[in-house]
Amino acid sequence: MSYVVYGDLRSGAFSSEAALAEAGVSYEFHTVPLEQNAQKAPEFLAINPTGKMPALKLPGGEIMTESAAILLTIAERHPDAGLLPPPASFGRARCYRWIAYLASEVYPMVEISDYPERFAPLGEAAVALRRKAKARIRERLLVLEKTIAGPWLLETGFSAADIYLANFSRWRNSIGREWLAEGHIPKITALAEAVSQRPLIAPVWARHFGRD
Ligand SMILES: N[C@@H](CCC(=O)N[C@@H](CS)C(=O)NCC(=O)O)C(=O)O
Repeated sequence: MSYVVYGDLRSGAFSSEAALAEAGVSYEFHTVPLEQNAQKAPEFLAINPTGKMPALKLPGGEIMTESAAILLTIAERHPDAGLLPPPASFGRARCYRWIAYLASEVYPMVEISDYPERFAPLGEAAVALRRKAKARIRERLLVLEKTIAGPWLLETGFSAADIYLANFSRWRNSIGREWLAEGHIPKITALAEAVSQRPLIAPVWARHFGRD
């Protein structure tokens, strides 16, 4: 049995899929349409009770969830792919640091930006909350912008953290299209472009984000 990624195009499932592609392992992609709210359907809740994507079925049939944990699991199972700096190195520690930062400081703000009505009454309150969430996402991306060594996040080279960050950078509606067009995060934009051009990831990127 090969891996199975559960998710939708343009979603956080990109990072799981891109990591598998970079590792050169076979996998299937099982589409869970966000537009139809299929992540909340009983069939998907049986796979991930949090009702969120991605989920990953491992070749042994076990289910993994949480995008950061999925990335680290793939990296650890396929060490030759070089998705993480060497064990116990400071590069590895920094990689963990920024993956954890994206998962804990940025991803939850994306949910607030995308679904403010889950956190505030519909109407003005939800609109104001969405505005605040977008501002927090930008502020937190700017922290990363300042730390990027270039072309990759870590000075040790390409890692799973680049895949993860590139995924976030594509969520223009969550971040704010106008702000992105103003060019505040040129290093992150260049990093995402570099991720999109990695030979094993390029076809995955094209399926998820096309020429966007
Ligand atoms: N903590 C989760 C968050 C995943 C998440 O929020 N995924 C989004 C798609 S990018 C989702 O499933 N949203 C649908 C929803 O919240 O109903 C992770 O890191 O995997």
